[in-house]
Order: sequence, then C-alpha cells, then structure tokens
Amino acid sequence: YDDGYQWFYEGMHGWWLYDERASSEIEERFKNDEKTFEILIAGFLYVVDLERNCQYRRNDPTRRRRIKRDMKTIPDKKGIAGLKYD
Ligand code: V3L
Repeated sequence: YDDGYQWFYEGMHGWWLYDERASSEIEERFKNDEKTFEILIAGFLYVVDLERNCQYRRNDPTRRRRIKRDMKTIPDKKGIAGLKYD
C-alpha cells in the first residue's frame, strides 16, 4: 500500500524517513486517530505525539524531534533511519 505519503523525523538540515516497521506502525495509529503512543526504535521506547508532531525518548522527554507526514518526494530527505542516501 502506497499513497505517496511517508513519515519523517527531523535531522540536521533535513528529514529522515522512519524505517519501514516504525513507519507502518505510525501510519496505522494515525489512521486510527490515536494521538500519542509509544514505539520501539533501536531498542528505545519513544513517545510519538501526533498532536504536537514530535517524538522523544520516553526516559528523556527533553530531546524532542519534530516529525511529519509528507510526500516521499520531498527534496530535503536525508535517508532512512540514519542510513544516508549517497
Ligand atoms: N529512527 C531511527 N533513529 C532515531 C530515531 C528514529 N525515529 N529517532 C532518533 N534516532 P534522540 P543528523 C538520528 C536516533 O532524538 O546528521 C539520525 O537517524 C538519532 O539518529 O536524542 O543530525 C542519524 O542517525 C540519534 O542518533 O533520541 O541529521 C543521527 O541522528 C539517537 O537516536 C544524525 O542525524 C538519539 O536521538
């Protein structure tokens, strides 16, 4: 299933795609109108807040990143989950 939209989290000077598992989990909860929930990212529990459009580690809410749902064709896309495009 692909409607051209993807989930992104903020990096330096651009946006990273979430990995496929996290991305489909967020999309599913987004479609279920869930506002805040937890997902596991690289062994850490993160809170995803779709009202404030941000994510943060559950045990460190001070380091907060913006997130967004946007077209997969955005120009300032860095890579997937920390893996850079060349
Ligand atoms: N998916 C994968 N890794 C993540 C995610 C996520 N949703 N959220 C945080 N991390 P924090 P530049 C990012 C990683 O927010 O050069 C990028 O993926 C995060 O990785 O304090 O600044 C890059 O790998 C960071 O390493 O919880 O654009 C890296 O930053 C670590 O978790 C550098 O990207 C702590 O993030």
